[in-house]
Amino acid sequence: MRAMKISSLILAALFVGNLAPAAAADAPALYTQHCLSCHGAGRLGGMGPALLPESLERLKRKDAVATIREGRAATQMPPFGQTLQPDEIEALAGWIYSPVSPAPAWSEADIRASRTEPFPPGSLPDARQGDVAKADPMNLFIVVEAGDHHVSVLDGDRMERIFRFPSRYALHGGPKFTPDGRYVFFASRDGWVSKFDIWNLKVVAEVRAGINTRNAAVSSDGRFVAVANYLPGNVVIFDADLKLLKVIDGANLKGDAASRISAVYDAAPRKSFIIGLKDLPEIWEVSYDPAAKPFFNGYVHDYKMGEAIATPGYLNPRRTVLDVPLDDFFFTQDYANLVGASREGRGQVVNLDVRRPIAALDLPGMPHLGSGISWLRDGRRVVASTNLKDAQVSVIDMQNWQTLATIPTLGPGFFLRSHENSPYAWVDSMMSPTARDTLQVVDKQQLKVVAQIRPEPGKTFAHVEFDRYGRYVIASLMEKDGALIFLDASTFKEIKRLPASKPIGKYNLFNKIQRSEGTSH
Ligand code: DHE
Repeated sequence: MRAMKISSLILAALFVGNLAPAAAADAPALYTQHCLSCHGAGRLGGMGPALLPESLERLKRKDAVATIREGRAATQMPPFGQTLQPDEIEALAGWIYSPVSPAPAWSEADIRASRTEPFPPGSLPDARQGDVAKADPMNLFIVVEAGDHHVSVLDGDRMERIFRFPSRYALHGGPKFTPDGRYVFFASRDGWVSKFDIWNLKVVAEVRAGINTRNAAVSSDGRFVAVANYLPGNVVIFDADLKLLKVIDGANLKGDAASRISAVYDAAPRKSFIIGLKDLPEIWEVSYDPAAKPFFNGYVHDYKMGEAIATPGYLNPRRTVLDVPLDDFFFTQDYANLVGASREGRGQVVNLDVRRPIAALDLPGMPHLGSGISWLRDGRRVVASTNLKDAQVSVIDMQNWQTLATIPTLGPGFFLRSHENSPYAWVDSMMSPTARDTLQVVDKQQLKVVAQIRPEPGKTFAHVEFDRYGRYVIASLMEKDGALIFLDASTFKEIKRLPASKPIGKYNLFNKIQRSEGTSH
């Protein structure tokens, strides 16, 4: 009897369900109604970030659902938990992770139309103003705070914050400075490039270079800005006022295979940008020297077919063709050699003059050569790299490219830092769930860990930058209510703290502009 009752109830429910099926939430319509005004047509972003699978790669879907439901504190993102049903929120979350078809485009016209210039050249004083005038301009630090998307400017002598301003959403890669230290350029993952006047503490120009961007580089003469994009896969070159000069599509010479662009770097001694491709086994070198000689692009079969055509050297990619894509680089100080690893972790040294690999590296796991640093040990130059998979730092002799030492660490790490005036290198273990709260200090001659610093157990502690003299370091307590922790570079004792919202990278003007061997460039 009881069994019959239940099954008839189920049947009744099914019957009712058949009569009136719950309307499936219409995600595109919900987007238009609730999201479009901030996140833009085609989900390309507006006041809010782009909502495309490429842009959301680093956000777990459950966190996207929570953000739609609860909003984001200290931003314009409101909570929709009261307005939308749970199934509508789920549908919206599912939709923003699905590809836009056809793939969104970002044309030269779009780039030009996006450019704004709140302060045209000549409209601001050519002298340092306010607190910047009182500080050593070369001991300033720029700090990227990812928690609430802000940038801080620190006076490195007084160890004080002198300015803080809102940045574009999700800056990534190191900010890049002009050689006089007046301007710094930031790239956001959503493609925005911002030019900031440090002397006047103003954003003076902005442009959207792409839809999903990796990083930007500034030429050593301060005249060009190059941007690496995943979406669309291209390199975009601007003048120093962010006026578009050229777009170079990520494609092979024949034009029958495309690639995303992994990153672009300035190679000052060569007056060129070096460019990594994600999906094609090529390295590009784009000269910004108007006197650069024409060159042949070096596809052997093209020569055979008599198709080799000299390309103008200026602002055109000169290709080094490899057998695997390399997209995480370290450069020798003269930029003649690039030390890179493939996605599988295979390490190679590529000479940019002969345009071919000249050595293989014996590196286990997933070396992160992009954060490599170098120093002299017993008169020989070495390069050291963290490892994103294995708990170790590899040290390589740059004369014969042999692995000299493998230094065990607490966990896989991301960033490595030192300074010409310091006998120590600092490494994090931020890829480790258990040791991400600890920085380790390595003696650069003995090649062993000599100290461990763990100021806040359980909280991510990573990314170090020295002041211009190598006297102290600033390390990031990478939490929403985080801090910049100043530590004595010799005793490793804490000197002071400044509160910061998930501080990520810190960049000292002197170390960057002088291309210190202990930091990234
Ligand atoms: Fe980065 C630099 C690639 C994830 C923070 N990162 C770089 C550079 C590259 C790169 C190629 C060098 C460009 C430059 O400085 O101009 N990063 C990658 C990845 O491929 C990876 C693993 C995955 C991704 O989603 O892109 C990745 N990076 C991260 C993070 O998760 C970090 C920790 C937090 C964040 O902000 O995204 C992060 N990357 C950084 C920082 C730099 C950087 C702070 C600049 C380091 C420096 O000190 O110069």
